Amino acid sequence: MLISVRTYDNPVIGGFHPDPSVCRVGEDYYLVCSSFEYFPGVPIFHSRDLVHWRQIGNVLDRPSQLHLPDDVPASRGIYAPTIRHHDDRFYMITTNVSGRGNFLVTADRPEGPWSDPVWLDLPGIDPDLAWDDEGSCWCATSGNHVARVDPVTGKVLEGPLPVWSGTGGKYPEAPHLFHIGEWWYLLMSEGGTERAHAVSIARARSPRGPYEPCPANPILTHRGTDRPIQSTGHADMVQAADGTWWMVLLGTRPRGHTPEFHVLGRETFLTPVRWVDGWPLAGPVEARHEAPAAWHPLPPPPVRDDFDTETPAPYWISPRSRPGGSWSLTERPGWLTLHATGPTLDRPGHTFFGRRQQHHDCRVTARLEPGQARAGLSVRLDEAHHYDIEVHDGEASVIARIGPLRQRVARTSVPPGPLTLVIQIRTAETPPPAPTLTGEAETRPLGVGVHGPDVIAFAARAGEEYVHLAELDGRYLSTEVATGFTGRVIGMYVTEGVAAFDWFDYEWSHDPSAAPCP
Ligand code: 6LW
Repeated sequence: MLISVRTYDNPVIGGFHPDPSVCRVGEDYYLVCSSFEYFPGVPIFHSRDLVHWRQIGNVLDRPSQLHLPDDVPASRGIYAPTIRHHDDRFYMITTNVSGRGNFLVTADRPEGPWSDPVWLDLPGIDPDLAWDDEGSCWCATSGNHVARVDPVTGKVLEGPLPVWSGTGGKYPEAPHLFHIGEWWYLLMSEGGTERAHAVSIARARSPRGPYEPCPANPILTHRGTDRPIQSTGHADMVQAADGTWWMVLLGTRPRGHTPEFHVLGRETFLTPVRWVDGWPLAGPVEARHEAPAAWHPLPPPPVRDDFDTETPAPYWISPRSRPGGSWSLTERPGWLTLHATGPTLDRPGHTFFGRRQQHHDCRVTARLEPGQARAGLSVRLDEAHHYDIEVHDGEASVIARIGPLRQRVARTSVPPGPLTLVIQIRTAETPPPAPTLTGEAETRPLGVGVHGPDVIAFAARAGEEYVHLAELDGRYLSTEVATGFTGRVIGMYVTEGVAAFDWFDYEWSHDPSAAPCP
C-alpha cells in the first residue's frame, strides 16, 4: 500500500530574508526578518502552518521608528529582530546599528500600527525577549549576556550578566531564551554567519544561569559538508499547536564554480526539532521535509503589481528612506510615478522602488513611460554592485557597476513613448536565451561562462519587437563579491526628472528549463 507523506520545500521564505524569528498565537504564526539599510524595515509574515507565509506588513514603516540617513553604509541599519507575544501584546526587539542601538516596539495587532521605539541601554546585537513566571522580562543579547529589563521604559533592572558564549566558535550571537518545563534554554549561534555557521544550546534552572551546554553541540550545522543548503544558523524555535517543535533559521544556496556564489542573500528555512534526553536537536536542513500537521496553502502571490492602490504593497523597499515627494501612486492613478532625488545609483540618495529576488530563475518585466527622465530597472546588491537597464534621450542602455568599475555595455535606440523593459535571470545550466529575443547585444565584455551562479539578460521592447541588449555573469552581484548581509533586490528607479511605471511583473520558475521567456 502506498502511504503518501505530505512534504514542503525549503526555503519557506526565499530571497534576502535572514535572521528569522517566529512566535505562535493560537493557530497563527508570525515571523520577522532583518532589513539592514532598507526602508520600510523588518518585514512581518503570517502563516497558519509554518510553511506558507504571506507578508502582512513591515514593523518599522515610518521615519519616527526608522531613520536611516544617506551616510548609513550598505548592510548596516537594522539587524536581527525577535518577535514575541506576551499578555496580549506583540513585541519586536532589534538593533539599529547605525543609530541608538537596541530598541523594542509593541503592537496590539501584528499588522500594526507598531509603537515608536523604546530604547534599551544594552551592549551587543540580536536582542531577545522572554518572561519568567513572576512577570519579569529578560533580554539576552549577543555575547551572550542576559539582563532583566522593564519593557515599558526600556530601563535595565539587572545585569547584563555574561552567561554562556557557546562552544568556542567566533561571534556568539542570535540568543533566544525559552522557559520550557523546569529549564531555561539558551539557543544561540556561533561560527559567524558564513559557511561555518552553527546552532548550539545550553540550559539552566534560572535565566541568570549557571548554564550547562548540550553534550551534542552544535545541535545543527552544515559546516564542511557538500549540502546544497549552506551557512545554516541564526535559529529560533516555536512549538506548534499540535505540540511538535520547529526551528526557523537562515541558510544560503550557493551556486557556480568554487568557492561558489550566493546571490539571493540569506533565506528563511524551516526544519523539524526532535527532543532527545531533554535537548532539542535539529538538522540537517533538507530541500524537502515532511510537513507539519497543519496545512494551509496560500494562493501564489500575484505576478503583476498594477499600481492601482494608494499605498505600496509591503514587499516594496527602498534603500535608506523613501522621501514623501519622491513617489506617488495617486499623481497618475494606476501608475507609480517616481521623482528623482539623487543623480546616480552609485551613491545613496536616489529614488528606487525594489523587491527582493526570491528565486534563482525569474523574470522581471515593467512598462515604463520615461518622458524626459533617466529611468529604468536595476538589479542591485548595493550602490557599488548593480546592473541597470536604463532609458534616456531615445536610447536604452545596459550599465554594469562592479566595485570601482562602471561601464555601459550595450545600447540601442528606442522610439519615444512607453516601452517594456525585461530582466531575465537564469541559472547557468539552463539553455541559451529564448529564440524569440531578437537583435544582437552590442558588446558582451563580461562574457558568460559556465562558472557563475547565473546569467542576467536584459531586453527592451517597443511595439512588438524585443531587442536583446546584454547578458551578464551574475557572480558580480553576489555576496561573495559585494560582501555584506543582504541579497539581490530588483527595482524601478529614476535618477533625473520624473518617470512613471504602469506595471511591474515578477515571474519565477522552480524548474529552470521551464523558465518563462518573453
Ligand atoms: C546578525 C547576526 C547574524 O545580527 O548576522 O547570522 C548578523 N547572524 O546574528 C546580521 O544579520
